Amino acid sequence: MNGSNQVPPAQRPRKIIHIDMDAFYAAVEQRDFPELRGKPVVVGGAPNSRGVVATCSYEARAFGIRSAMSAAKAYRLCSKAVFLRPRFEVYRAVSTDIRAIFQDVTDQVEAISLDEAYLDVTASSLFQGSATRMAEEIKRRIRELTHLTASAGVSYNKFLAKIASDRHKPDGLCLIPPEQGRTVIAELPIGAFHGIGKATEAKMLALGIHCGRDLERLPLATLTQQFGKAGAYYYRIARGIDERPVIPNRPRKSWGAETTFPADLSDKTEMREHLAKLAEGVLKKLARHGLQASALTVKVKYDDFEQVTRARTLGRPICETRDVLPHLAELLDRTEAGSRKVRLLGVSFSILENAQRPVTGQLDLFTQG
Ligand code: TTP
Ligand code: MG
Repeated sequence: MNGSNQVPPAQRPRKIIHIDMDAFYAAVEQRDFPELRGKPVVVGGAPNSRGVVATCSYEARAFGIRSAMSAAKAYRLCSKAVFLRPRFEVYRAVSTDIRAIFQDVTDQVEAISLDEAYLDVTASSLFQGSATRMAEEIKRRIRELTHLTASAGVSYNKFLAKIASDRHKPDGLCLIPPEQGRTVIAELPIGAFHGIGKATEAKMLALGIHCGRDLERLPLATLTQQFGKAGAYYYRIARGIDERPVIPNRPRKSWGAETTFPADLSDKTEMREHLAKLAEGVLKKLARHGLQASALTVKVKYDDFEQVTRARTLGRPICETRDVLPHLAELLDRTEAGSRKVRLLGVSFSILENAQRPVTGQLDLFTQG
């Protein structure tokens, strides 16, 4: 691959990118409701409920509000904050979009949550193999497609890549090269170690371990004696060693969408239109992921909540909505929709195996600009 590199692949440091969206749910709300921009926004439970804060905008963080805090406490800290219920379907849609961007860079993607993923780009030759430039490009594409910002961390293992993505939030990009790894860890407060929760932090502080440097001083035997199996992990992490691989998520076998209607439907033409719209949305997503559909399922939930599905295998890969319209109508006809009222309709497509996006398609993205 890279002829000037003298180090055999097995010993060459890996290149790991960690991407994490900034104030994810809150940022989506501020994007969709411009009047919320610049304001403290709290997404989660209602302030007068027993609910908790899922997340909050950076403006709300200035008041000390944090994830997992009770909504009531958040209200006490900032009564003028805007409290919103989460809109998961919107966050999921953004998540699908950013994952498509990751897949354009590499298939070595491990999504950790809706807003966070690790990418192993060691084998990628994009930008002459510069992981930092790949991270810049991912951030740029996320902003362009979703109008949201992400922070990126680049390093030689997952632990440090995650530390790096946190360093310059929001909209940050931080590289921790191999020669700096140990210093960064030495200075890291023990509470900032991912994988060290509140209880372990308290125990470490009681043992006089305040930062990575203190941790590094302890022999392996002491650490395993105090922390069991985790002790060996801490021992290695303190030395900048984290060999956990990026484990690509298993490809999804099917993709779908569904809608519950505000009022039950009885008109079949209207149902067909809804199915077509749902199918179009899913097919667009499949196209973005370079996937092709091999089978189609229609789901109908009647007004009494009874639910049926009808499926058919397609003779050939289908990409266009108009190609599936007759199938949607036929599958709908095989239900009692119309004679019974319908409260929910859904469409899903099974994915044709081995229908990968061609490699040139991946590179196109990066040769445009
Ligand atoms: P995070 O990435 O931890 O937080 P964030 O994106 O809101 O803020 P930042 O990364 O800039 O610090 O979590 C991602 C989303 O997951 C978050 O927007 C809401 C949700 N979440 C919860 O619902 N409960 C929680 O306790 C946490 C930490 C997150
Ligand atoms: Mg985040």
